[in-house]
Amino acid sequence: MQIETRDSTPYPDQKPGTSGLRKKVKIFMQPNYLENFVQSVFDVLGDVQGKVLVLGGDGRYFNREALQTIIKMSAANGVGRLLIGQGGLLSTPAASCVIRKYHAHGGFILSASHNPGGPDEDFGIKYNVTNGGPAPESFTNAVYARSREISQYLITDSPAIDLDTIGEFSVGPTTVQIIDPVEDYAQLMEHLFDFKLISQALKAGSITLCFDGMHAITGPYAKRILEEKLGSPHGSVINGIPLEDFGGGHPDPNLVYAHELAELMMSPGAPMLGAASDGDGDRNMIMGARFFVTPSDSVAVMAANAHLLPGYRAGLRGVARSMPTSQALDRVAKAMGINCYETPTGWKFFGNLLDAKKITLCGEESFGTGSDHVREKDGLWAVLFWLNLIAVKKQTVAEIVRDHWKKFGRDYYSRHDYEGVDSTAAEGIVARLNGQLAELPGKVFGNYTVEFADDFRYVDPVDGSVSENQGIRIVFTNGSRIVFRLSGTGTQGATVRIYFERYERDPQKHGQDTQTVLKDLIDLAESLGEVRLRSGMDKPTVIT
Ligand code: VG1
Ligand code: CO
Repeated sequence: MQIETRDSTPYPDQKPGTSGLRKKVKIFMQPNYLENFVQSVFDVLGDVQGKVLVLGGDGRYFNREALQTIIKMSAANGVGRLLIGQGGLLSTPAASCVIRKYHAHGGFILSASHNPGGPDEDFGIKYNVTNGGPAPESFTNAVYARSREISQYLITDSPAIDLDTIGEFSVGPTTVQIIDPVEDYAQLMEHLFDFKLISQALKAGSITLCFDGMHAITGPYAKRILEEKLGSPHGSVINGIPLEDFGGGHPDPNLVYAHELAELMMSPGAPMLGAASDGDGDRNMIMGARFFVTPSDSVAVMAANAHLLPGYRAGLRGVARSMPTSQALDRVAKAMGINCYETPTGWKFFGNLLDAKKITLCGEESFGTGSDHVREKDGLWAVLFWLNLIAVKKQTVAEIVRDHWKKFGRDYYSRHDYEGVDSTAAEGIVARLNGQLAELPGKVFGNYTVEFADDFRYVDPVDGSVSENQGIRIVFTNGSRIVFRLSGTGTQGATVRIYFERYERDPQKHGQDTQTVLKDLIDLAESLGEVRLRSGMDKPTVIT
């Protein structure tokens, strides 16, 4: 085997976004594009001689090809051992689990998450660090800086590895170990939840379930854990085979894209629990029969009930949510006398809080929830959490959530996404909003008086690092909020996200339609941000 040093020239656009570098497959397939990014990561990592790295992806188009390149580059850079999920597969939370369990130095996760896959769609790559979580901004900024000046990369001339056979191979100095992608993760789940209780309920039929794998990575995990280990009847997992293009679908678990599941759950014969996960298995959607649980409510309900489950009996150290996520979690934290931290969007910001043992549970409005068991959000974990909760409380999903609202009040919440907006128009929207921030406080709009308005700035309570420009918030004296942000995961034009929240304490008023309740705020957002006007779109692309 020879190690080759190949010359290359920088690409200007390799700045990682909210969650790694995401681009169209065609961009990734340009000569040396992937190689430049991977070598930039190695250059920032420094000495990796003898160290262990984890590799895997969500199985989308280009996954296998990219893995073979990364294997050869890892060997050329002197990595000691590579742990790779069989078939090149590892869900994002499973990769985090494997990094932690085997004390790996870190790992590459190949995924563009919920973005569609295929030759004309998206690909992505992300580096996770020793704690199993996404690299912090200091690291991704350094990788970006390196990618701007890279002039060569290292690669071996070795043949492709058989990714499908469990076992060990050698590539120069590197041992390549193909591992079962599911087993380590499944064992961790067994440790956190009461599998015996859940299994009894599933086998007796007192809990019924449908899990939609959306032809993405979670299918094999869900089949092994829900059907094989817990005994949910065969067929409980639908769309369970990972496909390179996700069957042509959009592997984003929400009411729009997981419509097969949503229709089933709204039908008279709906099972008790309906759930779906995204491309790389870190997101979750939870539904009861004819009932949708917003992700913001889901994490709040979890926090309020965690002590009922084996892995969380000791109680919660604290909780955290991303800034645009509703304040339902804050209310639970307050009642429990624990801290609730508010972080920028993206899982990387939870890592320090989890490592410093300041929090046990955290979540985002974008269908992401997780805990200190790994350092990623975790879709199947959330489903098992709810299953365990239903089994312990012997209540339906709707009853659990309605009881929660009675106790804490309800945060009516919705997110409106405008996708594919012209970048200049999006900048104009942000500039217009920024221009109004100073004069907004004290202004009265109907029932709403602005308490404060700012561009969210986060100071990490653990290491003091500062992240600026994390979204514009307009907060009203009654606790309602409007938040505007630009997405950091899109690959085409800009995506403008507007988040709306209104709190209602009175249980008599908990049965209303969300969009109707939020109408005043939605209209106000348009007059402040002119998103419809400036984007030329008459309505949002997706409402969740
Ligand atoms: C989106 C979500 C954010 C999430 C991120 C990665 O980012 O809003 O909450 O952490 O995706 O999730 P943005 O910048 O597009 O709003 V995933 O499942 O795509 O890794
Ligand atoms: Co994801």
